[in-house]
Amino acid sequence: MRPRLRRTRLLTIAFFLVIVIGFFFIWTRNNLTINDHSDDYVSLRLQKDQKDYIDRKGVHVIVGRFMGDSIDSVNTANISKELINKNMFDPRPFEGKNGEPVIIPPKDYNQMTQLYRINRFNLMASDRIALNRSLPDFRKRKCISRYSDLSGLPKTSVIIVFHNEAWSTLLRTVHSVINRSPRELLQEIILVDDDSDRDFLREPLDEHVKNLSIPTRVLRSRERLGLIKARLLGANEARGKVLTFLDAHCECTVGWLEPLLEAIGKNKTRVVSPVIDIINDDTFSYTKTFELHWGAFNWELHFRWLALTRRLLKERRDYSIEPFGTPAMAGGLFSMNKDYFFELGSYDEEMRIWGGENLELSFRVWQCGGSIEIAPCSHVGHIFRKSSPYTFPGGIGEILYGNLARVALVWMDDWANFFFKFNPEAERLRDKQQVRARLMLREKLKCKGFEWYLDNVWPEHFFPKDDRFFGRIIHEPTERCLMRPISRGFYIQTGYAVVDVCSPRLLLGQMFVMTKNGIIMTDESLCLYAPDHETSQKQPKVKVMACNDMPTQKWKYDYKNNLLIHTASGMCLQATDEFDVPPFIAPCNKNDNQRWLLDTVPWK
Ligand code: UD2
Ligand code: MN
Repeated sequence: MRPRLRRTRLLTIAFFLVIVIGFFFIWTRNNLTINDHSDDYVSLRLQKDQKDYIDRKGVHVIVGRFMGDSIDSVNTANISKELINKNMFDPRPFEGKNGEPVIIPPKDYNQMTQLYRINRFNLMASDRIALNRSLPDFRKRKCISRYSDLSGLPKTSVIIVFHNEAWSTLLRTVHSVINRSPRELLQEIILVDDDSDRDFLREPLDEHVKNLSIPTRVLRSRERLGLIKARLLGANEARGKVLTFLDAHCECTVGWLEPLLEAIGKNKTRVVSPVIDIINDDTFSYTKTFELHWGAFNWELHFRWLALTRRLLKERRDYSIEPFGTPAMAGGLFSMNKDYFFELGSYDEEMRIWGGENLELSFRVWQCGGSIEIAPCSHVGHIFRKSSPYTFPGGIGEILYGNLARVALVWMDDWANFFFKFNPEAERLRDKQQVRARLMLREKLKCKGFEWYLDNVWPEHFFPKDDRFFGRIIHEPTERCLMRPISRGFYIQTGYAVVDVCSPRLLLGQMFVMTKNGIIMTDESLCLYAPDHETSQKQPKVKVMACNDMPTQKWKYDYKNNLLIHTASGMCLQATDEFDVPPFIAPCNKNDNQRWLLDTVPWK
């Protein structure tokens, strides 16, 4: 063979090898980001080209998820103490600049996977990004002039609590606060170390904060407080007029602080959160998220992001950059007047470690006369993880459901019983909760009831009420139950409704609410939907999809003939006795297969 030809051949082979290795690398990395839990409430994934975590029902779910029991001890077992204790911060020029993703070369892949387990994010990627990396300005243009006048704005203390946070993420949070906040609005930064055991979080941290241009203190607790009590420790020491809380793995963007302080300066009972953007837990790329989402919660009191309703969008047409009220806050990032924080009962100190405090504060603020708001001009990024790296002494279930039981017992009136009825884990912990002091606080502050909250703060809610049907929708001839699609271990994307065996134990997936207006809703803000005209199908299948208040989601129950009539098409809900056929709508014909019973289930 002539040498020239041989060289081309070798080159071709090398070229293909590189491609194959490249593909293998991408494939394994993608697998890494898919989460490793099978629990129903953990199955989140960042889909290709998607800017948000979407669960299998199409609902945006970013925080407040259930995380499975101390998988920690299992997963970090084979990581050496030395590795955990080592600070490997090693910034490379321009890595992650402007919020771009960090790509780790394949040769480092093994170590990257190992390090990932320590914090449940790509520590190696984080360690390559500078503490003062650049980020785009995500604000609408109008925001800039809206908040150009800083005179008279109150000063804030920024409080960051952490437990075994990575050096690079913790300090990138701190530096982003310093770099992107007007100096005159920052009183101080308070770091609260919640019993971390990493060496680099002791003297090296104390040394590092000495040189910062904003007075920064590290408060330390030598017993594990949990984030609620750790925040209280910080709040008690704060000197600013406003308290601003941040998680320890955030990045603030330019102009983030002004809208929060401006709102509180006008009225101290406003509690304001930024829009929480997404720092990818794998690549550390920064992605702007939806400005038009608000925070709420599902029937199990797990926090959810939901799209703003049409009512609100209409109301806001002329005020698009002004902060707007939200039923609940995510919990980690918000500003609140310090006096108001304490007048209102700060936090429930009986709440442990993690979870529920965001709903407790949200209900308390709203029901006792204040407001929880989101400022669309304020953007802060946060690393959303798919599982938690911390230990949960006593078990995550015990902690989270104990906290949620307290929220329900103190603030939710009749709806507490609804919560306990369908959440045996919380019910089990119900009697262990001493809530007298919090009930007295509610009394003292003369707070309104939960019904007022639902009616006024979240009229689009999908909870039962006395003027709504709540229960099962039973297909008469087969005695099977209408269900929303719930995966049995797998991701269901069709969204088709299901008709399945009625569970002898009350099952949330088989419960529906029907409002006076004929909207059939279920948990997660999902509604029963059928198209009004479908050219391709004479008997279009019925879906369960995000509620949108459109006529295609309205139904009428005909009590005489037990029909469920779809208003927009005039057709009837029908099912067959085959299991795999979703219910559909067909011309009403009084056929038995169109007969449904509304089986009321008591919920209080
Ligand atoms: C969300 C909130 C979080 C908190 C939580 C419910 C956002 C972005 N995050 O979960 O702030 O409201 O819901 O409780 O809204 N930490 C401690 N001690 C502990 C455990 C945690 O100091 O025992 C720190 C931790 O280092 C972090 C912060 O508390 O800085 C929040 O913890 P997380 O990041 O695990 O919570 P996240 O974002 O999943
Ligand atoms: Mn967090």
